[in-house]
Amino acid sequence: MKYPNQSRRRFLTTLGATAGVTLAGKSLFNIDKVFATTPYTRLNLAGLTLSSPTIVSYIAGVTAMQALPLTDQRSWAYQAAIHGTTMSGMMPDWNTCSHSTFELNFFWAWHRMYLYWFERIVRSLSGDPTFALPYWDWQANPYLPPMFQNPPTGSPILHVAARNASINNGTSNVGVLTPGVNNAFAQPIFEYTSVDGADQLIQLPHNQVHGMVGGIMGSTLTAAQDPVFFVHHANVDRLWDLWLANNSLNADPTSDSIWGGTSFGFFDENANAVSMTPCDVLRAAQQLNYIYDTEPAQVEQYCGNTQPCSSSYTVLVDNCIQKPPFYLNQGGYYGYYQFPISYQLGQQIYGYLQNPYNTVYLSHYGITCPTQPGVYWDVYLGLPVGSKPNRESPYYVGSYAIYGAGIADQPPDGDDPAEFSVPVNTAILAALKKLPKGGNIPVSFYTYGPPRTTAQGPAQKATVTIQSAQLTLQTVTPTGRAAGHKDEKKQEKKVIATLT
Ligand SMILES: [Cu+2]
Repeated sequence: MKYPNQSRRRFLTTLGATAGVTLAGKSLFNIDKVFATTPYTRLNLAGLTLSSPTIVSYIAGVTAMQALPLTDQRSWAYQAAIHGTTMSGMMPDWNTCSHSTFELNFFWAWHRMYLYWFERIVRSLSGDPTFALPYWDWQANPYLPPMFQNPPTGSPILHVAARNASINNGTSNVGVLTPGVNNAFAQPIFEYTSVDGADQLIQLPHNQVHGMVGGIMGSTLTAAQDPVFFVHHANVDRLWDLWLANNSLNADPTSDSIWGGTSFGFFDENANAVSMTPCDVLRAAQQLNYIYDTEPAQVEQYCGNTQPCSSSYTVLVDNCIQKPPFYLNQGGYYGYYQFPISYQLGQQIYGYLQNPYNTVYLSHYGITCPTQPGVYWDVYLGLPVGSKPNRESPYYVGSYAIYGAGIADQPPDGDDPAEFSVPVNTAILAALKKLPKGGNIPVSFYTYGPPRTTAQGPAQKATVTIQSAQLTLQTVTPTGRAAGHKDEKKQEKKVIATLT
């Protein structure tokens, strides 16, 4: 696949320019100040109401930020533009979010930094020294949290009229997200290799929330103008902690000094420029002084650590889409392509999957779309052609939604095609059972999404094009190291990536 290298090259060029700015003028954050109150606790929105202190302070902070002029880096508009903007006249650190896929791998880390500094600004401007961002657990509560819905249920400050009407009035939700989270939790590899790492897999349910809330949340260039963005991403950030706690093999890429040492710029509550690297944000409680209300003890990762496992890859089927491109079309869509599996390959796959450390991934590449389609697709592998989709069936492998990468009107992330991978062990074993002599395995897609009003346009706003698909075997080899080795802590030092 050529796409990963293309993406990486473009990104490093951009990063080089940013790094020059951040290294010249930025100070590191003041660690003493961070520990003034210990620790800040990010609360589940499900337990909060419009009059809860956290919500009252969030509204006060957002109001204060919205009253500041764009020239103030703490202003609502400036902070949103750090994530993405359509405004001309680029300012330092605008458009720096990382929603591309492949080898970029800064999704969880960059958004943790971004939320951390945003939260400090809200804490300062709200006048509530105990403020911590709440989080929207959209797996348990897929409906928009009430305080963000239409007034008077919601606060006028937290409400954005341009979202999907049925999301804003609480009659439809953002859909099924747990299978996508589980796919990420089952992947011990953080970074993109030959298939998606956990840092990419978690983007699929995350993308779905963006697209289904709709309006400005559907584009990387405008999403952070919606106050719900920050409670959505607090949940994504919580899932980073939960992924680490899910399996002793799951670990941050602490031995990758480029990943750990790449510097990103932000602004603190006094509008001073600050910079951070992923090495600064591995341990939320210890380094950033916050926890989530119900999370287990955070797994402490240290830069310089040896990874608890390594991985290798074997391509099983190179061209699953035999007559590309494949289109995800408008409306209540159902479509499929089929790829052949020989008897011999089937037997090999049976053999591979005897090993619990082996996973077969189905990856789609070269995905492009003119604009946010506003829907998501359930993906099935092996579901017999013409039969009813059923998420309880062994053939359901997850859902796919697009945001940033691959969407032409969302540059710079959208300048590169998107890709997505899903693990398919259960589905492919069920499919092979039906093909004792080998044969064609169908991959099918079903459209879902919240209904729109006529003024908001058709149910699906754009056709998605997919250029290729691949079936790849991932083999994980444990190295016998635990994920949180404290003995290697002394090796941790700030490494600023040299990008040429
Ligand atoms: Cu996001």
